[in-house]
Amino acid sequence: MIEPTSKVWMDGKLVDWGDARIHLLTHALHYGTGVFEGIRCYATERGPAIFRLREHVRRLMRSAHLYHMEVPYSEEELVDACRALVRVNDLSACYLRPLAIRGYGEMGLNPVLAPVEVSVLTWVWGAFLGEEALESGVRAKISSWKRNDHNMLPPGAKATGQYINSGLAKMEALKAGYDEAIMLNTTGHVTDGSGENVFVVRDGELATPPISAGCLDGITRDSVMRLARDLGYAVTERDLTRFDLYTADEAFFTGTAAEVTPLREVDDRALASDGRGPVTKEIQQAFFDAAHGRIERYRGWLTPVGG
Ligand code: PPE
Repeated sequence: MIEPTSKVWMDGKLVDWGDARIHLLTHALHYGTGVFEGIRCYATERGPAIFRLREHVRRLMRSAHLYHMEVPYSEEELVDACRALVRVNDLSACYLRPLAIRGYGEMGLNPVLAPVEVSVLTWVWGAFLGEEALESGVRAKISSWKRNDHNMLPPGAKATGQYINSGLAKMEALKAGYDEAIMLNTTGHVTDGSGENVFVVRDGELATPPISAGCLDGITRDSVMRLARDLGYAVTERDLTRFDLYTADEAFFTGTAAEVTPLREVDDRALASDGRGPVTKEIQQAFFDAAHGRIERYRGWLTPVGG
C-alpha cells in the first residue's frame, strides 16, 4: 500500500493527503478521461532534483491537447507546483504523479462539458519491478492483448483510460507466472511493456521500436538512447519482432518507474546474458549516475526542487 505523504497539490492549493478527494460523479472515473505523468525526483549532492521535469510537463500538455483538455495552468506553473510539493512534503526522493482529469458536473460522452481538474501527488516508490529485478532481471511474456494503435487511442498520449489495455496485459502475464508483459501492435511488431519501453542488445548494438510502432515516447527511452550513444554504442530505432527479443544477447526495460530493468527471459527463452548483461549494466549505471547528478554533462536533466 502507498504510504501517504503530507500534502497534495489540487488545483493550485496544497491540501492534506487525507482531504485529496473527488466526487463519484467525476467524469474521468466513468469514461477514463484523464491524462497523467509519472516523474521521479532523485537525491543528489545538491539536494532533491526532479528528472527531466520540463519534458514530462510538456508531454502532459501534449496529451491534454489531443483530448481537447484546456489545462488552466502554464507549463511553468506546473513545474513550480511539482517543485513546491516535493519541498513541502520534505522528500529527498520520490515519484510524482501529475494528473489532469475531466472533473465534476456533467455526464455523457462529450468530455468537453466537464471541467478540467489538475492535481499532483507524490509518494515514495522504490524499485518498480522489485529491487532484485534491477540486478537479476525479469521474466516477460508477450501478451495476447494488442496495444492500442494510433487510430484507436494514440499511444503517444498518456491517457488514464488507455491503461486498462496495459492492465489486461499485465494481469495476463502475472497470472501466467511472469513479471511483466510486452505488447505487440496490430501488425505484430513490438511496442512496449505495460509501463516501460524495451531495448534489445545484439552484437554490441542497441535497438528499440520506433515511436511509429505505437510505444509511448518514453523520456527514459530518450535519456538511455543519449547515454548509450555517448558511451559509444550504436542505437537504432527499428521495428522489432518477438524473434528479436528471443534471440537478443541482452534486453532491458526503461521507464520512470522501472528505471533501467534488465530482462532475463522472454516467453521462457533465456536471453544469452541470462540476467543483467554487461551492456545493460553499463547503461543502468550511467542512468543512475545521471539521475543522481553524478555526471556533469547531464546536469541539465535535473531540476532542483530548491528551498
Ligand atoms: N511505455 C508505457 C506504456 C508507459 O506507461 C511508460 C511509463 C513508459 C513506456 C516509459 O515512459 P517514461 O516514463 O517516459 O520513460 N509508465 C509510467 C507509469 C507506471 C505506472 O505503473 O503507473 C511510469 O513509469 O511512470
